[in-house]
Amino acid sequence: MTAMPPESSGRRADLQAVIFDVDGTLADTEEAHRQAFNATFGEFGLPWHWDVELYVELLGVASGKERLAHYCRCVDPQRLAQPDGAEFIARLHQRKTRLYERRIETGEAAARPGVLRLIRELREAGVRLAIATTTSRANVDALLATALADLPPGSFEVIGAGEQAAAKKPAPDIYRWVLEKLGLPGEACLAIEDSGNGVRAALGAGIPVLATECAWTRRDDFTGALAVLPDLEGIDLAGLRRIRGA
Ligand code: XBP
Ligand code: MG
Repeated sequence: MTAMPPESSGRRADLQAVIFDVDGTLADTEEAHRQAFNATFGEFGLPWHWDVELYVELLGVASGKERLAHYCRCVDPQRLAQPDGAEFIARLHQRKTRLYERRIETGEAAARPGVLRLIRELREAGVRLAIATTTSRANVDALLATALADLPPGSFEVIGAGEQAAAKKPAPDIYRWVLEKLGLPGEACLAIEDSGNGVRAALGAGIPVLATECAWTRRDDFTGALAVLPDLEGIDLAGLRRIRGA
């Protein structure tokens, strides 16, 4: 049972929308991502392997494509400096995304504790729902069709994925894009995130944020989050309002 988080001190505008991050928040997906990256390295004949410890470190670079470029810059800067360096990274990431989708389609990732129940309650209460993620739209769709398939179609009114914002978390761009599509100010919303990058991205867009840490991001800096919870188990709309101050 999740320990009840602190009450917020100040009053806020009424909660009109909850904006969910995807990887690590809606579902436990990073092991599937890590396996897809490693399978891609094998297919391309690269002597690269991201073990768990290295992947935790590399997750500090949001977006898989930028993560690949960062790693290549560290271990094989000559390869990245070649004229086709960017195209090489894009090909790696494109293949990785396909391998990741296949893993998700086999049901490899599950919704995180409490997520499906909370989303149903928010929908029934008329709270609008959106997604703001760094990952590719194809990956979001694969999750919606599997780990989140119990949710009614169209549960998320706005889906902001990696294609919608060039600057990735911790930049606030994807959250600003989602707010614009919702037609809401940040203070009328609540973001739910699992990483320090995500918390900073939401705060940068003026959105109060609740952190639900996961195994991959437990060591992140969640400064500025209203609360840091192990997960959403036991958290209902009243609990979100208590945390947020309305
Ligand atoms: C988490 C990420 C993503 C995934 C890999 O996204 O940082 O980059 O690790 O997915 P979120 P891609 O904002 O949902 O937590 O390879 O598609 O980027
Ligand atoms: Mg995340």
